[in-house]
Amino acid sequence: MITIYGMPDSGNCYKPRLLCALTGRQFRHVEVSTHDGGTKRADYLAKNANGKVPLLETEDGRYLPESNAMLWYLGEATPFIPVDPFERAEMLSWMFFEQYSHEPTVAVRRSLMIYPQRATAATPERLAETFEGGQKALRVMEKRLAGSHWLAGDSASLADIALYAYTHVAEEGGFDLSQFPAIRAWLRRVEALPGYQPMDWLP
Ligand SMILES: N[C@@H](CCC(=O)N[C@@H](CS)C(=O)NCC(=O)O)C(=O)O
Repeated sequence: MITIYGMPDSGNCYKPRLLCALTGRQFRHVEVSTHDGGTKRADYLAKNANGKVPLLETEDGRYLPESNAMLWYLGEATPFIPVDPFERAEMLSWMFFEQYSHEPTVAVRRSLMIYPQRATAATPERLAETFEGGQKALRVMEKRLAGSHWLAGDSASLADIALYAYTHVAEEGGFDLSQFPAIRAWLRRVEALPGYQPMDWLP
């Protein structure tokens, strides 16, 4: 059985757990948290030199960091990777967007607002900068979802899982999702997928 190292309140860690739930794949959860220094301990750094969660360990003992790479690995031969080459590339385009434009703004602003240990980093400038970037990322998603049920192709893909993770908790970062009706309808569609589990779910 594969192992996923991570913590329940991280959207990045939620992504592979959610895909496992949606595809019925069994996994073992091992709690490693940034809050107690777990990601910086020597035994964990030996597994992931980058000192971040999530991390996947395969049945044969290989380690795979980066949540979206984990989605790609776990999504192999499932309906969450489109067959059509353009739709597959479009899915990847949204996953790169998630890492470069969405996570560094929407997720970072949430972490600045909810974690007491990040309070000193939550300067007015940083909050303003992440708000502006997050609003822009949400507008980009809203535009796509106003005309399509899903981010790539015509069914749920890895892109929807990657972007659901932090979008559904964007209000914890001070973003008002009532401004984004197409995103809100899409969140409900993801939540209606068979096997869906919420972010705090662990096996
Ligand atoms: N690009 C990485 C980001 C992972 C990441 O930033 N994880 C955070 C928790 S959400 C972390 O481990 N932070 C600890 C640190 O940066 O020291 C991914 O998608 O997996």
